[in-house]
Amino acid sequence: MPNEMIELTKRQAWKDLDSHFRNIRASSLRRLFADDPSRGERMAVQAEGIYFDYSKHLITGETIKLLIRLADESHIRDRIDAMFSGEKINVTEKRAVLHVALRAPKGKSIRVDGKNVVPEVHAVLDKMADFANRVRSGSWKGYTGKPIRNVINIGIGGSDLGPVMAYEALRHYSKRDMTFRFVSNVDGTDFAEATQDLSPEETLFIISSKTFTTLETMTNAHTAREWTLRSLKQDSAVAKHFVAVSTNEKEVAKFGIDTANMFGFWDWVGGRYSMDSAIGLSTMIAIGPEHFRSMLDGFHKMDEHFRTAPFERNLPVIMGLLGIWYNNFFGAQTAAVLPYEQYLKRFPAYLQQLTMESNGKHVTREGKAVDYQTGPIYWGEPGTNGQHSFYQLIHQGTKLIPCDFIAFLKPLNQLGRHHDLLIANVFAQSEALAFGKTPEEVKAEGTPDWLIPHRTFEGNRPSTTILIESLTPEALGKLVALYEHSVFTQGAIWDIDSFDQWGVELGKALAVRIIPELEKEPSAGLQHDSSTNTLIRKYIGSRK
Ligand code: G6Q
Repeated sequence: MPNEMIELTKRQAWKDLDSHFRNIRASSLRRLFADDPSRGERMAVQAEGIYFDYSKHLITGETIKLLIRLADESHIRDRIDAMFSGEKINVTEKRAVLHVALRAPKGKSIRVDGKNVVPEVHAVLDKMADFANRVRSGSWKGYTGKPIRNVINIGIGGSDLGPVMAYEALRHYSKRDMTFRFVSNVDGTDFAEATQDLSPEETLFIISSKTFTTLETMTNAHTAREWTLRSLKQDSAVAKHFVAVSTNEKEVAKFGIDTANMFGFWDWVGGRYSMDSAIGLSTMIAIGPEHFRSMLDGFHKMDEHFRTAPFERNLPVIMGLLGIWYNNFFGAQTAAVLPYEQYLKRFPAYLQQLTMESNGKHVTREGKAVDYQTGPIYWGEPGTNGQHSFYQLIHQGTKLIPCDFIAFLKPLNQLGRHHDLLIANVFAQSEALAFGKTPEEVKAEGTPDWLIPHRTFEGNRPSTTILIESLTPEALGKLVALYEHSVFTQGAIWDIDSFDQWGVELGKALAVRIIPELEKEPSAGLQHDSSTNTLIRKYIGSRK
């Protein structure tokens, strides 16, 4: 941590941004575009196959200059180098943060405590590839000799959201004669529905848990074992129908999974940064090792871009800085992610964890309360569906919501006019949000006076448009890494630990006290508050 780090709101660039904000607020996107006819081409970056148009933001060239100065004054370059060189930048857990090592090519060297971790990463990838090929080809047989047709990933949080998102995103490339499902919730319905039409003889469970102690995952894993053994009878069937992805060999063995069928990762991989580790085993079985490696290649290309590109052309840095601009100066409370691509339907949910678990923090790395806003609320839905529901508020509500529109030039399913219509919609939305419709324009359409205010759109609502050639595994890797590093940039500016999750740990501990009170009649009186005591009694009473 550089010693000379000045508190965020005392940095000169912050103060300059604060006064600059007052000028910008008085401006409008209509005026900014009219004053600079080449704005739409100038305020865009093409890098790593991504066209990133940020011209429809409430900014000028000066804003970008000041934001980059803020990045410099926040020592972002040093922070990036610290992450890539394996320094323990997760200060509260005293851990390195090296998801970038998961996609480093063979031959690179990244050291943690003096040891190069890249060879271990590739050893696990090779083991995964061998296993994935055996399952895909049918040479891995279930206990009764039948090939595996169904794969169920059991995990939660970082051990679920990445695998689900990646499977859905890359479904086009998946093995269509196999079924992939994901069970995460401790609500028994999740397991029941995922398995009700499957045969245990043909089903493989991947128990994905970094710690192998998470309540939800272990409960579902035990239920899966009972479900399997109810049909297959013999304990030895477990070895053929269960594999584990974990860092905890002892617990995996205790569960009865052969540790030869355990795929490891390391404490320097955070849960929400783990979809490209062995946690991605279900993805690899679905799309095959080659596609998986090309996804890793995409991640790595974005890593290198982030590490080396000057900030004014650095996609994650620009994206992160624009987020700071709205969050901290305009007071925006949320950010919307709107992929115009059905395969990315779980991408907003995935990003919610990545962004909000990483940057939802209230103290600096040194433990001091922040006096500025940190991470915004992320949310979204794929277009065009969102247009017929919540876009109303984005267009005409009282809240400023910066949007990321994500679209692909070439569709994976070419069906008549569908893609032209889809893309026309995404372009029309960002245009309408930016420029709105004036009362004069509404009147000129023949609207009666009383209706004009209702049909007027203020405009000035900012968005980024991200255009990518097509949704390939490599493109997905780049897109995810773009957001990962944008989150990093923001966390570094806010001076928070983006890599711990004490709020999640609390959730893991809380229920433990109540479980025994529900399962057996509490001998002593309940010791909670009067609301919680009553709720518990009601639940117990309902069973009598
Ligand atoms: C992610 C969090 C959290 C975690 C889950 C599952 O960054 O740490 O979402 O991934 O709680 O944990 P396990 O993988 O240990 O079961």
